[in-house]
Amino acid sequence: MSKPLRIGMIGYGFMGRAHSNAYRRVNNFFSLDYTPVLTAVCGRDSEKVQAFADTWGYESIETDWQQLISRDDIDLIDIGVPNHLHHDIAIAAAENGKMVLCEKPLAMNVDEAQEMTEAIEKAGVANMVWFNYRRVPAIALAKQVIDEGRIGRPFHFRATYLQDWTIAEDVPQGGAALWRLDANVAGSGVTGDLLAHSIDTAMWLNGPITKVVARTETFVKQRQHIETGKVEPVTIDDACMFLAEFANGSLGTFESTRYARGRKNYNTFELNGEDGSIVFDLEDPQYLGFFEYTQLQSGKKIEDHLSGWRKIHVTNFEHPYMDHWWVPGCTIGYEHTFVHALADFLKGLETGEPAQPNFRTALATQRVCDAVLESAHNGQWVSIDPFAATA
Ligand code: SOE
Repeated sequence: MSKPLRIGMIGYGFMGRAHSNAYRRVNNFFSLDYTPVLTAVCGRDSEKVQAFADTWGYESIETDWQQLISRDDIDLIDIGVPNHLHHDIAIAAAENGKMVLCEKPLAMNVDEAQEMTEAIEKAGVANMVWFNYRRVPAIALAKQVIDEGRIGRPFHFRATYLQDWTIAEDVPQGGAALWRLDANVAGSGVTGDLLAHSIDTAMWLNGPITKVVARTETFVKQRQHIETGKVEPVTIDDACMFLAEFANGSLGTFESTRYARGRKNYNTFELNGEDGSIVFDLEDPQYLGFFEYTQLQSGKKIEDHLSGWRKIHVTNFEHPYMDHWWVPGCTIGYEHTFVHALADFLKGLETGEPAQPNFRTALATQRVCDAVLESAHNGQWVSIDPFAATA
C-alpha cells in the first residue's frame, strides 16, 4: 500500500524545478512504499508561485515559510531557497517535527551548520542534503570500484569544478537570479557553491580531509547590486584553489572558478591508486574512465601489452540506478540525479537506514569549506579534525 508523503517545497527557482521534477517522476521509475504528494509550494511573490504551482501540479501555495511549516498537512519541508535562509527554516521545520531536505551547501558557515545538525538530530527527523552528483551513475560506479578494492592504496585525488558565467564585469550581483554573487546571501563564492560538491564527492570516495591550504581570488572587485542599484564591493571568491591531505595519506588538489572561458559545468575528478585509477567528467557524464594495473604473472601485478584506459559507458542494467531506466546504451541526464537522490531517501524511510549525505555529513563538508576560506584568508595550512568530520 502506497504511503503518501506530503511535500512543502520552499523556493521555485532552478532547484525548485529540479526537486519538483524528482517528486513527480520518482514513483514512475522506482518501486517504493512512499509516494510524494505535491501539497504546497512557498515563495514570496504569490503570482509567480501560483504559476509555478500550476506548472508542476502543487495543490496549494504559501507566501510565508513559517505558515507552511506550521501546517498539519505537510510531512516534509524541502529547502530550495538561497543559502542565508537555510538555517532558520531547517531549525523551525525540525522543531515542528517535519522531515527536512535541504539544498547544498547546508549553510552559510560551520556555526550555522552545527546548529542545524543539532536541531535535526534533537528532533529525530529524517533529513538529507541534495548533493546530487553522488547519484550520477558513473560516480556511484566509481564508489563501487573503490569499495571493491580495485584502486588499491590511493595516492592522489584531483578535482576541478569550472564555469564561466561571471566573466563579464557588467553582470550584476544580488536578486533572485544572481544571489550567488552576493556573499551576504550565498556565504561564499565558488567554495560553497561548487567546491562543496567536489568536497562531498571526494570525502565520499576517498575519506576525510584533514588539512588544507588555499588561495582565493576575486577578479571583478565591484558590481552593481540589483537590490540597491548601487555599485558595491564583491566579497565572494570568484576562484579558489586548495591543496589537501586526506586521513588515508593521499594528497588532493582542488580547483574551482567561474572564469574558465568555455567551461560551463566542468566538474571532474581523478583518483590514482597503486592498482588503478578512475576519472570522471560531468560534461561527458555517461562515462567512467578506469585503468587497472592487475594483470597477474607469477603472483606479481604487471602492466602488459593490452593495458590501457577503459572508457566504460555506464548504461548497463548492472550499473548503479540504470536498471530503473531504459535499455543498455540509452543515456540519462542531470535531472535523473535528483530522482535517484529522492529514491534513496524514500528507500531509507522504508528500511530505516538513512540516506546520505545527511545533515551531519554535510556539516563535515562545511567544515572543509570553512577551513579552505580561513586558509585563503591567513595564508596558512588549516587542520580539520577528521573525527569531527566523520562523526
Ligand atoms: C551554479 O551555477 C550551479 O547552479 C550550482 O549552484 C549547482 O549546485 C551546480 O550543480 C550547477 O551550478
